[in-house]
Amino acid sequence: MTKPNYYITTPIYYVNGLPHAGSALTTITCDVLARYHRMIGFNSWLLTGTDENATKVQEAAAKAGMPPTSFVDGLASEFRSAWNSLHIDYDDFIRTSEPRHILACQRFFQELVDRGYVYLDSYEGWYSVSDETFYLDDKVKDGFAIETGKPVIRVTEQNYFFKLSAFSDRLLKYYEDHPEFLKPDQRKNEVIGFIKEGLRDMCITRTNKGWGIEVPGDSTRVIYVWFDALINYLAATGWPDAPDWSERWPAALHVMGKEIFVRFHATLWPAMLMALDLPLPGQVYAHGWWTARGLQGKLGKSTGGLPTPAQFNHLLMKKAGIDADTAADAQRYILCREMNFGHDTDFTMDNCLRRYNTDLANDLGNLLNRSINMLGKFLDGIVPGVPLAAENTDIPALAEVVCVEYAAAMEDIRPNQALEAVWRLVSRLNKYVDESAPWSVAKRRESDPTADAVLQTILYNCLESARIATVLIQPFMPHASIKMLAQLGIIPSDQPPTWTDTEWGGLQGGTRTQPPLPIFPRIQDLALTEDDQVAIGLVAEEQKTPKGDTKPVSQEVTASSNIDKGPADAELNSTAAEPLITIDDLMKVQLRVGEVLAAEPIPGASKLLRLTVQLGDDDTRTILAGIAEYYDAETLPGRQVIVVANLQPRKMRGIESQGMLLAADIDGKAVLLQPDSPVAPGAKVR
Ligand code: ME8
Repeated sequence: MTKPNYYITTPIYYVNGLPHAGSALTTITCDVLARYHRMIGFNSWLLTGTDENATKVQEAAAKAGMPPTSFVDGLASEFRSAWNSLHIDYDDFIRTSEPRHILACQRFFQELVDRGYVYLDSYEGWYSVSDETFYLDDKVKDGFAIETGKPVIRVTEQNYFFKLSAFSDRLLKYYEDHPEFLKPDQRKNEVIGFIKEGLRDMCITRTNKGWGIEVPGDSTRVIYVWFDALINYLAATGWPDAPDWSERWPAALHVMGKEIFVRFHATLWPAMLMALDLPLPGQVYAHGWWTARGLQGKLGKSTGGLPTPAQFNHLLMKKAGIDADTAADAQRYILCREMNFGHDTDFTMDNCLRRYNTDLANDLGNLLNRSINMLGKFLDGIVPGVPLAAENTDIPALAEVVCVEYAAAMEDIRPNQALEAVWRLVSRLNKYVDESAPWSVAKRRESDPTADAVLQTILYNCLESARIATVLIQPFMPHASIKMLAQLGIIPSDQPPTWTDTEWGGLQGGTRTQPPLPIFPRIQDLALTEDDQVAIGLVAEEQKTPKGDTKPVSQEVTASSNIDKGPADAELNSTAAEPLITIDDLMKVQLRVGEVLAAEPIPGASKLLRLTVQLGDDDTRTILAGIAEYYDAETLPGRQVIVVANLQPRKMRGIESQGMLLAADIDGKAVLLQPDSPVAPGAKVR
């Protein structure tokens, strides 16, 4: 039986700088999803590549004093080797300077002309080279694009336009008929809002300044880089001339950061495909950004703050004493587990290293190590047969539930939650070992004839759960999971595991385990020295402070920021040392339990949610909270919260906020406080 196709794409990255933890996150996520789909029986095909025809790439080459072609060749190979070093198993790597891409672009353009979707007109407006985006007058203030804060230049050019405005209704209908097309849901609303504001025809060429793909039949102009770039997804299938291009197209999934979702991937690209009567991709998904506490916008090539994959790997190798392959797997795990998919997430190296120690060295390492060691000590290192239910436990059922949760999270592109599910199993098992104390059961064996079966059951449960966890983490850590399976005595196969391997009972009795050498040794010293910070590019060599005056990285970022986070965020993030207060002062603050009745975003205020909170039978408040980046509005109704009930009302965005919610500040992320168990709304907090 032929397997169904799963064609997944990353964005193609601009070659104006090296890859970093942002581009790595998207690429790793796509690789994880491709591997997961292979595991569940799909014929996965992963495409990545480089976007080379941009003005900013031409400018970067000029700045480096290099001819653009050798500049892009060098960086394209940097991207390839970065992805290879991160175990990205891409099936194709497309460069937009390749003949196959140029041919596809020119044919696409010509077909649009032939179908009457292109016309020549004069363009007068703004262009941001940094964003590679055209902006209208009302989207620009004082020489900067309002949306991104990037500089713009005035452009007056005769250009070709694509009749994008003709597609508004068709696009809206398509989104309605295909609820899975745009994900996550909150971003779909942004797209609908963008189209309803009024789609205008789009300028799709620029004056030819010696770089870019020439417009067919008009060498004075080149194709606008975004119009060219999107076509890569189709060009890589062999469109238009390869006889089998339609076996691969349409792609199942395009993944990208949210900044290139609304305007380009969710609007322009589907309209372009509709114009040529080509099928649309199955889904377009936008993840949030790595951000820094106190800084607005995404971290990236121009802001710094994100290590390259090589820098990240070297730090892990040095700190944990592991080899490059293990470090690469650890980096894959850490990025996927740290990112709160669908939302923005602060990136700090301290968090990444802590994550390594808690999840990999402690939780996972402990489970494997203890289980195999105990098997060696008590049962000569030989796995017992699938035990009779001598010891009735929740473990096999939990393993099954975890597999279901993991699969649901992967289908919904929440890799962090898929990993959370696996770690529930891992943590439960570590607790189970403590509770069932196999070492005491082993001692009882001489006097108690039932003890042997109990011991065998406990150890089987541990080893079998470790095996299932290892299978589930294979898409994330393909190299380390082979090592872990080998320690469990499972001969590495050249075929990756399949979903059947997640079924309980796969570990065969009689299997001989191997010595459990720690795969992820603990990092003894988590502190980042100044040399470490230089090594990961967070501090430039020349910015090193005199000895003894080193600041942690996360503070470094905050200190360098002068961006006002707005009143709600400032309240949530305040960590300044306050003078001590008396009990009388404390009694002035009235804290009450509230229940969220409704929650909704506030148009134009990306950080605020407007909540309706019940504080008792006759006390319902409107409260504005700066938590939109951390909570989806639809998940809040029904949730209990702690409210400062006697705070003077204040107006934000024209709405009066009648109280404040208490939240913990976890590295800049707000985590709402709630009672341990449900209580009547209005109850006093003492
Ligand atoms: O936009 N957090 O290329 P690009 C998370 N060539 N992801 C990030 C990130 C961050 N701080 N910074 C970058 C382009 N990314 C175009 C794409 S596709 C037809 C053309 C990731 O080099 C994220 O996936 O600017 C984002 O969309 C992409 O890098 C932008 O890469």
